[in-house]
Amino acid sequence: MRDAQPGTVYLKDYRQPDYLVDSTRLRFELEPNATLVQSRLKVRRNPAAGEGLPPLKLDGVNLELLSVAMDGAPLAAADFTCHDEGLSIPVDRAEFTLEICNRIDPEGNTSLEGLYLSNGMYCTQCEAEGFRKITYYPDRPDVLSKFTATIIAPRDYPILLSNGNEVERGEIDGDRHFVTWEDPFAKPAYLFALVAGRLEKVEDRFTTMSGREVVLQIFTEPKNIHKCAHAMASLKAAMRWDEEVYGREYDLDIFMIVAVDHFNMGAMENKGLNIFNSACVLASPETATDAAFQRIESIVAHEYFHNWSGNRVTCRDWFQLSLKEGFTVFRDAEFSADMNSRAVKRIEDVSMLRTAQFAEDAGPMSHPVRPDSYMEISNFYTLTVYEKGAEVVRMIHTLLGPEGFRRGSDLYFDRHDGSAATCEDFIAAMEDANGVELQQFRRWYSQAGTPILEISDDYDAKQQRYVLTVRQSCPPTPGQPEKQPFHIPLKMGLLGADGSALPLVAEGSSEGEINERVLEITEAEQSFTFENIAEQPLPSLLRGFSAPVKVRYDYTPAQLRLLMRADRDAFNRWDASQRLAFGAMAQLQRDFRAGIALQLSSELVEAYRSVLQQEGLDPALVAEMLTLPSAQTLAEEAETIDAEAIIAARKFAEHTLAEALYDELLATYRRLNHDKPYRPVADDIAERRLKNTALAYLCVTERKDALALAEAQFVAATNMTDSSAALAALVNRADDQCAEAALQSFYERWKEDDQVVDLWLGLQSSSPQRGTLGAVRALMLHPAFELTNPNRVRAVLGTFANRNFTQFHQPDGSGFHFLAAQVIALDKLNPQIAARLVTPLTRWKKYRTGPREAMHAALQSVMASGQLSADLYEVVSKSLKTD
Ligand code: 7MF
Ligand code: ZN
Repeated sequence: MRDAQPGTVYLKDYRQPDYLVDSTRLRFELEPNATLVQSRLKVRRNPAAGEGLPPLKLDGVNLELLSVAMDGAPLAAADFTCHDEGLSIPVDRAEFTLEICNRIDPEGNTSLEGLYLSNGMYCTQCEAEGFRKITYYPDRPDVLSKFTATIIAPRDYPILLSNGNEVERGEIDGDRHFVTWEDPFAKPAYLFALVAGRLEKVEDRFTTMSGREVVLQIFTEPKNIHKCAHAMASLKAAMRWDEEVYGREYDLDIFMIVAVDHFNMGAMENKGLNIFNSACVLASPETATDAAFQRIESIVAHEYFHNWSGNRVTCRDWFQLSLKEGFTVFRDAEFSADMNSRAVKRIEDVSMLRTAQFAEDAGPMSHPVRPDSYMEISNFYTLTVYEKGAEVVRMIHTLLGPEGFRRGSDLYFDRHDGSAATCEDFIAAMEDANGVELQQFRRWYSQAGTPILEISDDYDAKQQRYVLTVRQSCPPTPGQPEKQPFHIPLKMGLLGADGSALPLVAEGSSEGEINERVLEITEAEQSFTFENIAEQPLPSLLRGFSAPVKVRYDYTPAQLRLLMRADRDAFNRWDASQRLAFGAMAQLQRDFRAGIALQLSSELVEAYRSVLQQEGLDPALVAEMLTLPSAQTLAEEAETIDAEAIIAARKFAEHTLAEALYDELLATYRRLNHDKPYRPVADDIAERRLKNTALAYLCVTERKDALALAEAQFVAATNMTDSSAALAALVNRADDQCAEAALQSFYERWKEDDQVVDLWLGLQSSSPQRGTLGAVRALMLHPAFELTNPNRVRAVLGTFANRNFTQFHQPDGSGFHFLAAQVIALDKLNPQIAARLVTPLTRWKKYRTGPREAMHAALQSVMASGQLSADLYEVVSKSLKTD
């Protein structure tokens, strides 16, 4: 908590560090309420930072300072200044050793930043600015130092871990022991980690491409040790993939992963000692869904990939966060695409981007991929930095091709190995390795907002000439009223009336016959001419979502059905299904407001029927094509959000489709409801996905037969995917008693398993049935619920506010006020989680009158509740601003 309004940090104010830290020696004596931390830093004036000897500034928050000594001489309190955010120490020599001793309270630390306790296990989270909650230090990513850490603990904490290699262990007095770890790679403090507890491990080995043997270990609480196999297999696959695709091998002799129950985020890439949220590493077929298996595979890979994109080459300052995060998300997405279905992975990522990142880009916290200011950096671990940042890297990949991109990444890693780099360095390496110029492309890093492409076309049958005209624009965002044109790769092709790919010849081109091109859009308005086009073509635009933009083109329903059936780009086949559904839902929303009886477009019904009947399609793709755009997606696309109309339209469309396609859905369900032994592999996941999509539709009808299928599946299921899908179908649709009994038996069976209990909580919070808010309030009183456990908070409150559009948007505003009250309570315990949870309320300006005022009032009640954390203050104050 703070005393005054938090200040703003600007990118333009970046200065090199005044002092460098060549080595950092840490010594911890672990005690729940009084852990002693001693540090010994070899400090040196940074020759590049200028003349003279300015005072040494160290960051420190919530620390009890015990002593400071310079070159062995203790400093008196009058020799330096100590304030809320750190120390300032006068300096009279260019090189010195600084020794600091301080005390911290891990047990009292509910922020889960710095050193804290989770189920009796000590662990750390230092990114971005958590190390300053451990000891006084220049806590900034451009200060790289070689760390040695000694951990002293009672013997009932047998496992003591830190970064790098174990170099010494031994006993201290009768009942304590110690282990010393040395990390040979210089790193910033945010990559430091410490773990101590009563843990078990599974161990494996990996031989790198140069023949070195690496020990792989995963540590968990004993009760979870049987849930590590999938993470271990994923780790080995990721290590091999990074060698094959990027030529990067692992650099230490040991790689450790630890699973922790109380964790603010998914995981953390600390050098040689990744720390994971239990939910992102532990899985068994009986307890984890297919989605969880896939999430674990990609997060294990993500954290592993950071060893190069983040650790060997780190960030100069936190404005460069996307340098490591955008690049690493791109790397993990490509890895997952190679391990599973590429098209399905792309569809999942793009759906999320379009729904949540586009909404962020249009909201009060909108910022560029490289932000230029922040109050609290934790608030900038956003979908824009991660997901849009990954799209920006993907566009470079598209523009340069795989070989060109690899030349660029090789140069980037070679040039910047062992140092702290910028987004500019990344682009420069891509340019230099390929002899290209990406000047205009850089605007993707500095301009916020989602560009819009308005596309029109003209076919001249006599000349056999086709002209595509593209106009780009980008809406204003906070602090950026006007935008310059972006450099946009637009991948496209043309279809003939029978769905065949038409050959593309660009005006004046000497290339041979091709049927797909990447058009490079650089102007506000630009035309592209294609010659020798034998018939009126149908354009397939932005294939594979080649840029994070919105494409406006007036397709007719018949054209969309042709694309759905025949486009060679699987992503665009899905995208056509979404456009078709979107048009139908927009019509329903308008009719609802006009008081006209709702009627669903028969084009949509027949398109869905064709998809169900077409043979040889990937079942996962079929499932995606049969899934209507979510309420959240419809809300993002709307000029003004009319929650009531969206809910009514979606409910009506779902019911109509379920009734009209009942027989086809039932046939699909029956065909796929075989009992193969469970394997979390792409083909089987695809079949379960389609089967459970069909089941959910069937249950929408609330017919007895359909609900009986769900009940039977619930009873018979031997894996969590099928069991939870059946339970969800019952909870979302069935009468109270039947659902209640299933929920009870499920809880009794799984109450000892934290991951399943989270799933159980989330299922109930997401039910669109009336009375869910009451159920959510009751869940918060359930013995399984803890406000200090972010996974529980996300399962109950996060799910309710973000995934239960129907009940969260109750017209009386009860959902909004409920959320505001929880945010206020959480802010006192865990500001990062509070600031994230408040997000749905920050979009109040986009809502129709009624909900708008209710949301605004809820947000104001947060602001008026007293002293807010810097995290929550930044989000709430920026969202309340009316310009
Ligand atoms: C996959 O990025 C994609 C994103 C920071 C914490 C993990 O490795 C990380 C950490 C946040 C939000 C999302 C992710 C992470 C963090 C994440 C994890 C896996 N450096 Br905050
Ligand atoms: Zn990351």
